[in-house]
Amino acid sequence: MIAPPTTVDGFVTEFLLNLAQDRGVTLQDSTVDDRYLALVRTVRGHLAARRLETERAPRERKTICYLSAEYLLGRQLDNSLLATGLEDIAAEALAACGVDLDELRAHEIEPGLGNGGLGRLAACFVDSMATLGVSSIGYGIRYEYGIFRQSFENGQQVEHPDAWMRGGSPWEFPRPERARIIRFGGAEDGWAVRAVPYDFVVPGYRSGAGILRLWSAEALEPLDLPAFNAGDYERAVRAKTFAENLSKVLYPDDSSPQGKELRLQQQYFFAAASVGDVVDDLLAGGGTLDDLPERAIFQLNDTHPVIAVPELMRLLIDEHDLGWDTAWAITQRCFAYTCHTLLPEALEVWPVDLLRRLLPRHLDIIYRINEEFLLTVRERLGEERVAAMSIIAESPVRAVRMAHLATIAGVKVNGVAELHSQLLRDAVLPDFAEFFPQKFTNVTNGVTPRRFLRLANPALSALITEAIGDGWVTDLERLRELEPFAEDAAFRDAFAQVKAGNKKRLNDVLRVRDRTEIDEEHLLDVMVKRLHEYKRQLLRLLHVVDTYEGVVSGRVAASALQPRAVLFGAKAAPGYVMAKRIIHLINAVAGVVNDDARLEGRLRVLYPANYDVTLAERVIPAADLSEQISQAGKEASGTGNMKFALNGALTIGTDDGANVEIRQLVGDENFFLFGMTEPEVAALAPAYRPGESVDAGARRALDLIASGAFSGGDRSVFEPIVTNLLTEDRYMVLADYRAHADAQARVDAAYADPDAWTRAAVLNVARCGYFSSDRAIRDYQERVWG
Ligand code: 9GP
Repeated sequence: MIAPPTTVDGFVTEFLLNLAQDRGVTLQDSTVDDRYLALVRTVRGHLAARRLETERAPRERKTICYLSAEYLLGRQLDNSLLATGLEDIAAEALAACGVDLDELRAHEIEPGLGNGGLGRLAACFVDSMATLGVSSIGYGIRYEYGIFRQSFENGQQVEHPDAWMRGGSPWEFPRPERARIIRFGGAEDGWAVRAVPYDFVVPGYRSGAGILRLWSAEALEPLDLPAFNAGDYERAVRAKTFAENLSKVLYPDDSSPQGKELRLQQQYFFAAASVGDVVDDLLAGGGTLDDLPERAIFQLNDTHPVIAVPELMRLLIDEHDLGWDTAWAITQRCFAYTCHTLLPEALEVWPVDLLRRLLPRHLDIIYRINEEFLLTVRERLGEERVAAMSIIAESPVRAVRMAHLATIAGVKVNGVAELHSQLLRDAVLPDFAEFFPQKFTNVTNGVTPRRFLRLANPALSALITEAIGDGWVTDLERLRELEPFAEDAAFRDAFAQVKAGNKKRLNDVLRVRDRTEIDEEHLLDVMVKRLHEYKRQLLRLLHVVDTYEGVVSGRVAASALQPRAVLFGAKAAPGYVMAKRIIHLINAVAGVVNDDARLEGRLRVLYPANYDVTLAERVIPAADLSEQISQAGKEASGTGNMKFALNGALTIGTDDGANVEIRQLVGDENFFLFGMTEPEVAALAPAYRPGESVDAGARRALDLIASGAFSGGDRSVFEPIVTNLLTEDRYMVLADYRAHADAQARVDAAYADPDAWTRAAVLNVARCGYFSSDRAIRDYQERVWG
């Protein structure tokens, strides 16, 4: 394969050829859609060449098979141009054709095949593995509809299907020749679907490539012809509809699994297809099953793909005639498990009845794995530990604990930040940590510097490169070399100008997308992440309301406020009623606060709908302040926190997740720490009575909300939020209120000295190189994959 030419003329030729051959139009007659698709086709040719080159190069023996139900990819065009080094050539070539590259960029629909941090992490990891030249393949589901599109009607969230493939899915390569049959049910009531893979090439930065293989479900027979001929059109396509439902839509829930049958079907569908794919590849390449652990490791991204464990056992025993012990010896060396949560309710548990119906053979295998495991538990730790460590929970219904299965089968189990890994050992899986002490390890998350600094923040990237060269793009620790520049007044000035410019770039988007804008002089205070009570958007909002109340009641002069724009971005799981109420309240507060002239425009609340990766890439570089205010011990890591710090926002945060490591690296003086620590939370929990000693500021905010001030006088609308805080307050918003408000006051004081603020922002950038996903992947290589 000869790589396509990488000259401007060559690019023009390819582009025009693709327009003609692929779209059947000339440049003059083409639509934006035609031009976008022809451009993708042109760039994709380079990706394919890169992929083939990578495949031909001598390979490491072991391939990392990343199993993840989610990949929150974001737009592909810019990243592909950057990775292939075609940025300038493409821009020149298109300009020569009179085509506006920005218009084509804006035309791209991002594949939102993930809910939030977990899916975005998977996308960062495949990027880093490709860039580092790690032999790797990501496996997942090609959802026809990704995470829902959010709009607001009367301030309330409305969900719309995300038809990301409506213009086709031009980046992928269908691989029908690798399709596999996936069977469900037992001998008598069995049914099957076809899993068809579609490959996305994941280009490494300037070299290397990986594959992201996403499985799509199809019926074995697309049409029941006799039924059709008999005029029963519904029955004629029933099997097709049923099969396609499997990969139809991403479950829009993070942190609280739904326990729905279709979800388990999805999980088995992609896990079985992926495991089968890897085993077939091994055998086709002349390997034997004994070689499997040396040639592949399946990294389980949370519990979603854990059904792959009994599936590999089934494959080895039933289809390849290995004995149980041999199969188990192989299987136990082929998996590693990453846990991404601390919320007990987020650890998946599947009812035995459901498994018996859907995957009876797998249930038998799980029982036997459990039986043998519990024998050793009895022997070493005694009978009294058996119930807690069993894979099978007995109540409220008999169910399979997927985290236990993953821990027993995995060579390693890791958490995603130091604090999380420690709590995983001490609080979530303590018996297992005692039983398998050598299995537990930590790999702190990271984010790709290509997308979240180099592409998202071109001006800062240029400034950094001017100062220290461009080595940081693949070696982010080199940002350390920026530290001396924090003392350089001219550099600080340039840095502040970059931030100001990024606020303008954000406004360019907000004006079109949301018909709103921020005041570029305001401190931009940002809280973007999924809407969940543990993340505590309410804590931020109560302080906004308290500030507002201060001005309208006359206690505080508007002129005394540090002008701020508080920007929220968050989707709530459609069935999460309280989260949706909180969204409503944020919008209601925004409506009132933004319209009240008494504030003299010094406090604004913005809530652009449908926060996604594309918007994140504009918001993060513009932010001054990053809100990371979860209850300590609840956020496993966070990755937004890393992106903000790398882009020069200062963090206001609790000692939670990766905040702890960010603060240690950037220094206490460059971070606004507040709130209870995890041990303090644990100590307070049993006796916590939120309504008994409410801080005066929080009380004013709650009273104002309860009065109907944000609901046209109707006191009932937000009453459940107020009552919940005063009586339950599961995540201790009220207990941390004063500490948070005081920290916000420290933020105001610090921002009043812009130069000192900028110095701290530069130091945040310089000291956060650790949070590259390249480093995280190296840690996996060292600590997990061997
Ligand atoms: O909630 C965690 C988040 O803290 C973490 O950064 C992310 C990636 O590790 O995973 C999230 N977990 C989930 O979405 C579900 O376990």
